[in-house]
Amino acid sequence: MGNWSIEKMTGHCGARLRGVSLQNASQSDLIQLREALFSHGVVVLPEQHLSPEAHIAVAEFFGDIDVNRFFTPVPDYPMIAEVRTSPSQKAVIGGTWHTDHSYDPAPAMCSILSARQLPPYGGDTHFASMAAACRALSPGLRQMLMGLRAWHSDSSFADSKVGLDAKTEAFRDPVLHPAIIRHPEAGEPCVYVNGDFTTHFEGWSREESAPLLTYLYAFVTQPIFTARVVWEPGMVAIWDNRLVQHYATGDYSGHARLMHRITVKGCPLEGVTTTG
Ligand SMILES: O=C(O)CCC(=O)C(=O)O
Ligand SMILES: [Fe+2]
Repeated sequence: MGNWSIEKMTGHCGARLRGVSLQNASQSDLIQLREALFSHGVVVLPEQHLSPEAHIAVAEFFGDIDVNRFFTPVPDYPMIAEVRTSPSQKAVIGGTWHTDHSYDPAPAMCSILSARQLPPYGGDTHFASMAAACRALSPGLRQMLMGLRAWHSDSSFADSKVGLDAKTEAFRDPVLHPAIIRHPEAGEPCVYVNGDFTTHFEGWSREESAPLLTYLYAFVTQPIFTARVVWEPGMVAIWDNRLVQHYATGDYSGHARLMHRITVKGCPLEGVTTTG
């Protein structure tokens, strides 16, 4: 396992891993990395400068690659998505709180983001622990949410202002997920509704759902549940899309930013019948 060190970033999510090179990681390094991911929700690895080949190899350790149907691929690497901001762009990809692929029946388990070109300042990515948020809900509201499922839709890509390729044939039917899921690996209950893709609760109208969803989006993203990743050249961040939501800060207008992202296939999500 070498000379790993793991530093927690905040009380509820995030860990910085030092002393590990993803470019030539051993099987035991990768197993440890996966454990850290499930314990901390997001792991940050400085100074990786990953080649696209190594990026793909790390992703394949976690599972099959889940190619996003809306993102532009990196030239010659169809498995890798570009997360690009051009200097003239006003909005950025992922600039509101969300979790990747929740509009899919089996949402991506993790996303692996590799910094390629960073702006001179800003462009930080925030993460919020959905497990910590779930624990902090009142027993009454948690109990009610445990009995609900919510619809998730990719329709918000239709009016994308961030250069994503909204091909008509890419859109699929909405899907249902429990409002509180049990994390498939860590076993923890996690809130699973997000502002980009959740439209309404099953059996409720959109109007009825909106006040509770709005409340939940504000509740789960309170600063106490979050960690902020300040990118450094060559840095890689890996997050679990069931344990955390994330938010990309679009505060570097006039500058370019380019990240490479791979998403890894996940599984259908189960609800929670008891928090015990
Ligand atoms: O650019 C970032 O920091 C994150 C963007 C995002 O939401 C994603 O890559 O899934
Ligand atoms: Fe995202």
